[in-house]
Amino acid sequence: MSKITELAVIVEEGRIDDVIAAVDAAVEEGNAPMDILNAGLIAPINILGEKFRLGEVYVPELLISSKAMKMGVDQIKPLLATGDVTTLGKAIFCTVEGDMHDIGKNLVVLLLESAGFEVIDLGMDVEPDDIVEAVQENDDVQIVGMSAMLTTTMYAMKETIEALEEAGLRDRVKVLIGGAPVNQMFADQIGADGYTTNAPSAVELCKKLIVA
Ligand code: B12
Repeated sequence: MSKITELAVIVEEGRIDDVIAAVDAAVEEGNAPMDILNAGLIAPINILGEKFRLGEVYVPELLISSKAMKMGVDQIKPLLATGDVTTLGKAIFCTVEGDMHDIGKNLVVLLLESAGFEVIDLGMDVEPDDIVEAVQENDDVQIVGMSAMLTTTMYAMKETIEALEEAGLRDRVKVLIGGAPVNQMFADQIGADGYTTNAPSAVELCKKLIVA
């Protein structure tokens, strides 16, 4: 079994004591950090997601595997950095109000930072007014990225865009959305500037949006 596959099994089984060593072993085996991230850390969470949907695993298992994944991501993070000193652009990211899912958002932030963006991460369960305030306080911010994983919380993205409009800030930033329940049609409906399905394409889109 390759070290990446071993890592994926460890994350899926939530073996937090073994994660760091497994990431190191995958690095020593000569795997690219991005492959370790995608196949060793993200893939097992997606597998668990499907098992959760089918009722084969429950919230506690998800939580422990999420923690294992986060530990692995922290370990691989320094190896993903490009070392660029110039900043490509500045973004504010968060998971919207009422939503506690931050794995996907954290991955987007991680890859944006690795690509050379400066990101202010407001965390999860962030109210529209707090996003507006953060844009007001940072007049060099070009992008606002919002993540939602629940069909009940995705409408907070619309509320945030409206709050930005009311504050007279909508034209100052590009708004990017993502997360499982949203799609391009929803992005168009709420007047977002962009939508993508994964972290690498989010980086590409951010690069495009800031020159647009
Ligand atoms: C892990 C998980 C949890 C963990 C979250 C831990 C954490 N810190 O994030 C915990 C256990 C806390 C949890 C709780 C709940 N969850 Co949950 N959870 C999941 C699960 C299994 C995986 C989500 C995940 O992390 N995926 C992996 C990441 C890498 O993928 P991602 O988030 O989609 O992100 C990628 C893209 O979407 C994109 N992206 C993400 N954000 C952004 C933002 C921008 C700007 C861009 C451009 C791109 C982008 O890039 C990311 C990286 O490639 C999903 C099932 C699934 N298959 O999605 C259910 C799921 C989202 N959960 C669900 C539910 C119902 C709940 C609970 C209500 C369960 C409960 N009864 O308590 C609670 C809600 C808590 C709350 N208020 O938020 C449902 C939602 C159903 C719905 N239609 O609304 C799902 C779909 C499971 C299901 N099939 O029923 N959950």
